[in-house]
Amino acid sequence: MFEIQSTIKQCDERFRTMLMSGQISLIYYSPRGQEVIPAAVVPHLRADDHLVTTYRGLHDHLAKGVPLRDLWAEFLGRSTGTCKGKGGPMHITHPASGVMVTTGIVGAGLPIANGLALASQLRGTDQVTVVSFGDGASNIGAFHEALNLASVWALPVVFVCHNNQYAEHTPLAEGTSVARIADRAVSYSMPGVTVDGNDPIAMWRAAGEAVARARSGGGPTLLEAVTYRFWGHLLGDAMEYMPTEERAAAMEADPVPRYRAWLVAEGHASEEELLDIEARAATAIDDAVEFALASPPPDASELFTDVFAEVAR
Ligand SMILES: Cc1ncc(C[n+]2csc(CCOP(=O)(O)OP(=O)(O)O)c2C)c(N)n1
Repeated sequence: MFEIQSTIKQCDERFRTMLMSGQISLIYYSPRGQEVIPAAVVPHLRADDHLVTTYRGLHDHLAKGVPLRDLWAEFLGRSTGTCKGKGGPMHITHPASGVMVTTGIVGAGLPIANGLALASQLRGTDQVTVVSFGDGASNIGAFHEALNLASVWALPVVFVCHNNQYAEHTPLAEGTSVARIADRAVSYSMPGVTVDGNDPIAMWRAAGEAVARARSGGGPTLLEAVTYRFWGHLLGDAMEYMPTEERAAAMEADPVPRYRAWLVAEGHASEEELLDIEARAATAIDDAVEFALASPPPDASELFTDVFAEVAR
């Protein structure tokens, strides 16, 4: 779990540094502060399990194993990327690692996850689908429709709400009628669990139960991971709507160094082992950045390829 967290944290830092210095140019939604969630969920998944995520999904992409080179190349719009550079950061899709789609439409991932889960159910595989979304997405109609149908059909899906306290510039309480998103599960007759999304152990346990339930035919779970978004909605956002003290306190309680210190204090890992993990991640990121920067953009001849698929009859 620490390796995943460290890779996400370092990758995010690299994106922000390169963007701020003008080395690269793209729209970037930082998942910094939310590393623990996918680092605790994804270890319960197999490579052939499915994941659907959002524009803020860098942490999910990395946790589910999208190769760093392909990921960086797609973020930078290069032909060597996961979608040949034609999708960009909002549309990272890499079925080989189980990342089936990344969507910029708030709440759109939930019905898509149902579709993937239904396919697994009809085929009789025991694949599980996890879908990540924000607290804001839980106010979208598609959230409610998806939870209802997933419950009626007992779909093998885990709905993971990354409750980072803000929907774009709107604080949770100003746009959401419930204090606990997980309470909404009651309406759809499925377990609803609220977890401290910055606590790797609690998060790992809750995710393990939800994934096991889905895999064994027990149906869906709504898992709410309470966390905090360290940066604005997107990089460059002035963040005036985030109280300075609130943000400072959240950053002070940064879950990644906290988990790191705990691992050493409890004797689960030595300082040397953790430094080694961090160095390996840094080297892999260096390599991916170099690869992406050296890759060409897609050729104009690619403009009309991969647009339509042959419809299965
Ligand atoms: C259907 C739809 N409505 C509005 C938007 C504009 N929009 C983009 S992100 C966002 C906020 C979503 O917040 P949340 O679901 O909490 O996710 P977070 O960004 O916090 O990860 C909004 C309103 C959109 N992309 N799609």
